[in-house]
Amino acid sequence: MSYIDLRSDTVTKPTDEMREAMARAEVGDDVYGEDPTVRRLQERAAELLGKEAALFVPSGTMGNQLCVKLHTQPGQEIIIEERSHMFNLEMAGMAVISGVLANPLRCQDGMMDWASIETAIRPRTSYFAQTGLVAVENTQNMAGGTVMSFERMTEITNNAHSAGLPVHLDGARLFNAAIVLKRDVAEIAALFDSVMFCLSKGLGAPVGSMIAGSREFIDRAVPLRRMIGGGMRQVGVLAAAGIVALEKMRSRLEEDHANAQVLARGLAEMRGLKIDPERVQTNILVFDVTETGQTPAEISAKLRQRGVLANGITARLMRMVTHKDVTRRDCEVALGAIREVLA
Ligand code: TLP
Repeated sequence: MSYIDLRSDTVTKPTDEMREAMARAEVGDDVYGEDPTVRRLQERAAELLGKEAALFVPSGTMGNQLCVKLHTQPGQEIIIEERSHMFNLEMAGMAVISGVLANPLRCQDGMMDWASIETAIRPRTSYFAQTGLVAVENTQNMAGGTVMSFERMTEITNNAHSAGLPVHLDGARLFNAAIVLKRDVAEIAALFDSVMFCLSKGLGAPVGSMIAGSREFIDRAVPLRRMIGGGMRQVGVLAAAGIVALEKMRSRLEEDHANAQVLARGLAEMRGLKIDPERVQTNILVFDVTETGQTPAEISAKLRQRGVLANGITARLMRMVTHKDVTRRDCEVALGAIREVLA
């Protein structure tokens, strides 16, 4: 059975062009810094983001966690939104790898603002773990792919920098955010000390993420990546797909946003589902199913029988994500299946 897979944009399969580029890729040992395709990808990513340097890492999780480690000292704290990926979905990596605690803030639409961050900064006494980093997620996945405005990001980063705090951007879906903000990714990246973005989500590459920052920052990231097992050898075969993702796949993300709107408007009309299409800004929809009288797990199981995959993210909320392997027609078919399941 072929499924309409709305579980995530991580499920995207590499395009034919990516597979061809992978087959042809010129490779070398990247632990020796000798893989020309990896170098090309890293240079291109740094150029696009307007940063001095970038580094290819196996996953977004590794990219985020490397950045935490590089910005903090053990015993410090990170100010972060409560629903963020780095806090909830990275296996407490910040505690294990960096020895830091999260100081999570619950904010409207998953978007922190400077006023709440400022009150969370610890006073410099010997009672409190000292604040070492602010981490922003844009788009904010579990809040429904919401986009933090450019003004808000500017306010946070300017003030954090004045307070002597670095700011990291989990930009797993940075290119989706940039489309909505109508900003160049370099304008966004310029605000942050480090940025992570994923090649393997909406951009469709099979594996990999990038971190970007100053040359000094990336030079320190290389041995740390090796330490946690992320030093890869002839990895140009993966970087080749990453280059295609960066060059060819950015412009089509808008289509995913339009398809998410189709889903959102359809879901909003169904009794028992709570979703405001106006708040769906990118390719992620998060909606409350409580009033259907069914749990996300029940709905998910029934949808699977009808060829549609979507998961619950809490006891009340379900998530759907559009991507290049889901067409507008697929979205309409999925809406039909949901209607049946709720009937
Ligand atoms: N997100 C995945 C799951 O882990 C939840 C998904 O299906 O959306 N930051 C953000 C904002 C992410 O959404 C993700 C992955 C990551 C980091 C981690 O990337 P990977 O999976 O490459 O480690």
